[in-house]
Amino acid sequence: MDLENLVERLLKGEPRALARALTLVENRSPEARELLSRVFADRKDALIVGLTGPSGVGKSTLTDALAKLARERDRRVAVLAIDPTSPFTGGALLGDRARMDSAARDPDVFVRSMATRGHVGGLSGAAFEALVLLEVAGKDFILLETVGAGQDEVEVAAAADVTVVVLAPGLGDQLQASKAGIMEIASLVVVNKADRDGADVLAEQVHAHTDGKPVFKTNALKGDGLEPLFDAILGARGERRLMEAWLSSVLQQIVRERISPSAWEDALQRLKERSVTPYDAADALLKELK
Ligand SMILES: Nc1nc2c(ncn2[C@@H]2O[C@H](COP(=O)(O)OP(=O)(O)OP(=O)(O)O)[C@@H](O)[C@H]2O)c(=O)[nH]1
Ligand SMILES: [Mg+2]
Repeated sequence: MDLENLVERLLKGEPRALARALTLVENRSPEARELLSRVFADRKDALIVGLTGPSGVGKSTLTDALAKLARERDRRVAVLAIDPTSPFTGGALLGDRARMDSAARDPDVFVRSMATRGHVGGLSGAAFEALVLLEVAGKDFILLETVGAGQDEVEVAAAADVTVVVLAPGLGDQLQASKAGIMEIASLVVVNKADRDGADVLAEQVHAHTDGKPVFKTNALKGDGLEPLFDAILGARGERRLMEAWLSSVLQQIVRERISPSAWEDALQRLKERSVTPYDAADALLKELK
């Protein structure tokens, strides 16, 4: 598929062209940059809904249920899962098929998992590019699932228009979640698995610890509590932060790429010897670039 053809079909929203474009981005292919500059202006802002939280709280189940609701309301829906531990069933990926079943089987919901861990500066960059390509293909409601584990993942979630932090009772890592700074990025909080003991207590704790952020209780498996959550998501749209996050990520990546490995090693060595501070080392590295 040549670039011209890809651009044309992507703008028409063809799923195969979109899949191909996302693969270019995922592989950090040089063609991805050319493609982006060709289509960057040809799109409308979608509503990007980030869902993040500890592993196993029910993010994929909730995402699936929200995708279904959004379809019922005539939205053009895409689901993007970044470095999922339990992948969606959209492509040739393994995983619990039951979980994403309804959305994955609906031909009008585009579902994609992206594994980008291990790429230097790649995780956030690839995710931001993928979001924009989904918009180019005409998607207007994008659900973005990330596990709220590392700094990169938190940054990706924070770049969404609405950030939903998902928790569930009975999982030991709630405290860890708040430590990792994911509570701060929440536009609203979901206590999922509301059918389980401890959901009410957890919801109260979250309410108290987040200065009264909106908390919604859901049972994503049964679909309980989803309508109020969906409406709150539509109402919570804040200022768009995607471009700012993306620009920072690109800048960081470009600067890192332009610094030679030997200059980098030198700087690290001098830091270890305590002969410079990180400020001095960074100044020296930047001067080398001019
Ligand atoms: N009882 C109950 N179980 C649920 C609910 N929502 C999800 N589950 C179950 O919880 C398990 C984990 O759900 P997932 O949707 O894969 O959770 P996740 O947060 O996406 O997990 P990772 O992607 O691995 O971080 C599955 O077995 C679901 O069926 C719920 O509301 N109540
Ligand atoms: Mg998941």
